[in-house]
Amino acid sequence: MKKQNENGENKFYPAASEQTSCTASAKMINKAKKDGAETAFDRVASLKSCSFGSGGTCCRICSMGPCRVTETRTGVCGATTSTVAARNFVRMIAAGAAAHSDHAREVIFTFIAAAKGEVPGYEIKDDTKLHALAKTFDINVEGKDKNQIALELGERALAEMSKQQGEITLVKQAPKKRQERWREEGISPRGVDREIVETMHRTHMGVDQDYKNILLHGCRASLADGWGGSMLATELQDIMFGTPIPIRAKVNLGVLKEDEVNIIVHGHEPLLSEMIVAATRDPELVEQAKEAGAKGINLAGICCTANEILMRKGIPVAGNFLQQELAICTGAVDAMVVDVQCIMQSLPTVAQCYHTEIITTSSKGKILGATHMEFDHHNAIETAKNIVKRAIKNYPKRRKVDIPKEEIELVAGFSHETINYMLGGRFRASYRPLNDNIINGRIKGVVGVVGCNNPRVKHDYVHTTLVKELIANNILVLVTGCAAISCAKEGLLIPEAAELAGAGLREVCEAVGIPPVLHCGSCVDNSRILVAVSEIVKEGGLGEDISEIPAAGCAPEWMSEKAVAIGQYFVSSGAVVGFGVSFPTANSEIISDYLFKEIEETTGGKWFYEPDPVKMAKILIENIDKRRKALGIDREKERVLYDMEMRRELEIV
Ligand code: NFS
Repeated sequence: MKKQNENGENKFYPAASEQTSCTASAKMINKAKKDGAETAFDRVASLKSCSFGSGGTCCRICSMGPCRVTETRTGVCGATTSTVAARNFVRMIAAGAAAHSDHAREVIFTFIAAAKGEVPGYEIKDDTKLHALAKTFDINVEGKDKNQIALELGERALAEMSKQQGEITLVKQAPKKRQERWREEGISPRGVDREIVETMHRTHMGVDQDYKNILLHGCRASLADGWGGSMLATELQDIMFGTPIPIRAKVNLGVLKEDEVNIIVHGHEPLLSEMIVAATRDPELVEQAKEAGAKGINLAGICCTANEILMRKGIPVAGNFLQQELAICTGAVDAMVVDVQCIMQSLPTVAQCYHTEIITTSSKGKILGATHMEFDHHNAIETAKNIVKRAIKNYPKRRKVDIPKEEIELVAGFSHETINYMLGGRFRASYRPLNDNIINGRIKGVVGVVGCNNPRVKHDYVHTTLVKELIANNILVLVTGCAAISCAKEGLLIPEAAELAGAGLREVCEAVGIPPVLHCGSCVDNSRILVAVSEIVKEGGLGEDISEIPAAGCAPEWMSEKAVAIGQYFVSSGAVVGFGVSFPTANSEIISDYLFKEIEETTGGKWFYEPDPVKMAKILIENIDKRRKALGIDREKERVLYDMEMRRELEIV
């Protein structure tokens, strides 16, 4: 497509259908062009990425540079490519871990205030999980009511964040052998705050200049995120808002309604969005919406906020990361409410072409051109109601409305507890049936497909092509984040998708009634996958450590620093992890070699890079096959036709 830029020059943009495999998105990319709104899909076509930056060898940590280092040219201080690439890599881990842990901190503050009864609207909901976590923290619960236990737990959680010495409590959730390995290697994590500060110190000019030492600390910092910050966020959110159970909902831009006030919540923390859910159901506000000429109030989510309120409330998902601007381009979004992370600065500019009001709510995340309505957990309901009122007021101002019809069903809500229950059955919740089916080969292994979208690759296409390939090869897939939304839009999150699975996986899915791709939540909820793989180990029969079980992970459309932190905590926990798009240390052969091979000796896990989804699936499967072989479960089982008796047995084994 040809388009003139502001200087009157002709520019060539790829066709929308080449930039995304999502037809609703393609329609909106074209509508945006017609309406004069510029989106990431336009910008990416005109911005060439810098190879020094993308490959990790641009050093700009002091003012002698920036230095673009190569194998034959060090930085002014003498820093080599391996030092620079290692430093940049662990700084990405630190930034990602900081985002997750700051999310956790907000949750903990609210959790403590809820336990004290200081924050109307928030309460301690999941008693079972509260007691389970209190036990992990060795909290004496005798004679205490739930709020007293929660208060103690909240204060302990807060102390965990900045634990200066020793290791964090939640590492106890990992298999014994794994914990020992971390201790032997000196990477068992202290509090995430300390690990992040130390990362920044070590990577300051002239401190840690031994790449292995730098990367080893990267492992430790990432573990403080996965088993600390992220895990605390997930666990406490579950206790406050309820542990997810399977729930049906709808996804894609078609969930927006022509005749209702549409509010989109976008970002990450469920603290405000949970309150907005309540406000949109307030009869008084619904009445106000009707007075404004709408039939009601429709709430939908984007990115991980979407995943949070989808998992617990079944709120529809409008789209993933690359659909945030496109949702506005429907002309039907009356307010987009954002908090932190993955929010494009372009939103207010795109909104100028329509009537949408962009509302920022976090003191940490303001955007010029947006309305700021600061959210504080003490006045959460009030703020939520005021936001809804603004959206209602905006409704009559709509123009250029065209909502794509695409929407499709999905099933979400696969917390670790749900997987346990679904596969184990009502009376004997356990991972036994899953382990047995992995051992007998019906399920070859488990792969976590997680992470973002990135306009440098075809939107959604990489995720869905990869996942289809995996399930066809009898791999049970666990998804989170924007990857989960891609799969949902492709119809892979409904039980009927079992038709696309290999014969063994299909049998299991049909017997138990689950989709072959299980939605485990937001990116912070990748900690659920850590718990799930640990439970597989503890159940027995598949080795003694995460590095032995037939499981792997990947982020084929990654873009954020959080994805690097997540990838590294999986590698540090013993998983093989693949990245698509580009690899952040690509310019240093030494570092890439270390991360792709040698690190395995330390953590039992390793990285790989493969942008092609089919080839990526092949590598993941090869690694799983290798582990099956090491476990002695690689022999092909003879295929038999199942009669009813055998099916029943499959359900209750
Ligand atoms: Ni994860 Fe969620 Fe999406 Fe990527 Fe951003 S929303 S935290 S970082 S883009 S998956």
